[in-house]
Amino acid sequence: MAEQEKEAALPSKDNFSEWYNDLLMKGEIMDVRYPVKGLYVWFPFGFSIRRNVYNIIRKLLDKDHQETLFPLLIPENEFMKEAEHIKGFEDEVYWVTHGGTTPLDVKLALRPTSETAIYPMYKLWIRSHADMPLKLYQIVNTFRYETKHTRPLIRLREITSFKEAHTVHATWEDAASQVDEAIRIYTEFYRQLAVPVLASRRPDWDKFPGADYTIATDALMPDGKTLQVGTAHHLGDNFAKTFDITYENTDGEQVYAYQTCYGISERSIAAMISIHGDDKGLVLPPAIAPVQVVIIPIIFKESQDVLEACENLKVTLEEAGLRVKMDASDIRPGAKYYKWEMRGVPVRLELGPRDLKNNAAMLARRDTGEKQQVSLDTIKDEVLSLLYKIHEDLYDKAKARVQERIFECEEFDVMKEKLNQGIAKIFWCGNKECGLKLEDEIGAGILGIPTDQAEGCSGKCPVCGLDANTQVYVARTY
Ligand code: P5A
Ligand code: ZN
Repeated sequence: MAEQEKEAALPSKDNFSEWYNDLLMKGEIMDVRYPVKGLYVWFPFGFSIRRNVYNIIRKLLDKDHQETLFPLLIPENEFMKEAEHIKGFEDEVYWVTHGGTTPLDVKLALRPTSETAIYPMYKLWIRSHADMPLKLYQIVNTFRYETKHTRPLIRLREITSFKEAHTVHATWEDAASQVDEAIRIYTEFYRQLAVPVLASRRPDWDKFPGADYTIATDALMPDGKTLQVGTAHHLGDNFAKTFDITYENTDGEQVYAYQTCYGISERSIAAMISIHGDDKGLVLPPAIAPVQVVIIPIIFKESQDVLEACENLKVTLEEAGLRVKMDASDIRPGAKYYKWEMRGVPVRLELGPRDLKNNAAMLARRDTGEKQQVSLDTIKDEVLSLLYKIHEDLYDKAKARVQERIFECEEFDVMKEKLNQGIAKIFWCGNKECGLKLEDEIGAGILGIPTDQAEGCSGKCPVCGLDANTQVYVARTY
């Protein structure tokens, strides 16, 4: 490796934290040097990854949701209406207290999430049965004065890419089905990022402030910790009562509506790049990659033929709908490989005079490093089917890794040891004390009850030894 490249190389992914921070800069995702703690800047390359990711969630939601946009500022009196919600967020809210030098009559909260911005309007919009179900979403920035360790894309004080959906239904059961539907949408969204997620029902002490219950999706990060990458909350009629969201039922009575909300953030991107990336940099699923194919002409002297063939190849692939880059810049091929590997380009094509004579190009896969010769006659179809295969392989590999690292445990000490590698699946007696003891003694928490839990199984809670018939995931979390 040339000196210059060595200097620029990433630390090994085994040192996950350092690797991650370095990757954000060298992979041109985020600049972490912005002078406010917990706030970061999207590089244009990272922003185009973000665009591709958020187009996927938009497409999934647009089938039966509508996109909207509410104000960032929430008046204190609205924010302070729902008691549980206030308790959950009061330590995290940024307040706007002045307009210029004049103190405001009513303080304004920067939304930490938008329930209290949206629901006063829902009161005005919901009149009858016919107005439901109402399913809106917005993609906005939200602000949370996080006191835990902040990390780019993972724990932000300005969440730049908060996708929040808010739905209203006539019955509790309809709202419950919507929560399940939200989890199906998120699971499919993550499938399209080649990220396997585990869905589980959070224990009561960990549910969203103001909710009846919360179902969350978690991703397993390379260091064995889990990252909560999406949540769906059944709000019951708790907010409807607070914000007076009612409709006239068939008997002509005014009754409260039932609500749900569900959200994801740029944590989705954190999980995706962390799970697939390697020591050479980003490994992006083809659907996400801003550049899907890079073409590198191998030129020795003046070789107009090679350049022309590369141009033609680029056009052919672009006509097939692919995002293609030709790198004919002045730097050495090795340095170009390094550069595009760092940026996660799924397929690299090299074409030199000898390849051209054979009517072929050399193809290299970013995810496996495998190389093969492909004929220029069939290259379009080969690249298209390979991109599809790369996606499936990334998902299968990640899925296998998660399955390998879920450990069914009965003994406390075994569980403790396994939590260094991944997720423990244990029987839980249902007592909060046992859940909290896990946090105190081993810094791990109950994620929740898997949504695909089989009925009728039983075992012993490793914390207290009592009989239990509920299994839960336990993990160290971000
Ligand atoms: C659901 C949408 C809510 O706020 N209100 C509207 C509900 N839920 S939540 O669980 O609090 O947040 C939803 C998801 O956002 C991510 N998230 C964060 N991402 C980055 N930085 C943060 N500080 C942060 N806080 C929450 C999580 O993935 C969470 O599941
Ligand atoms: Zn117990």
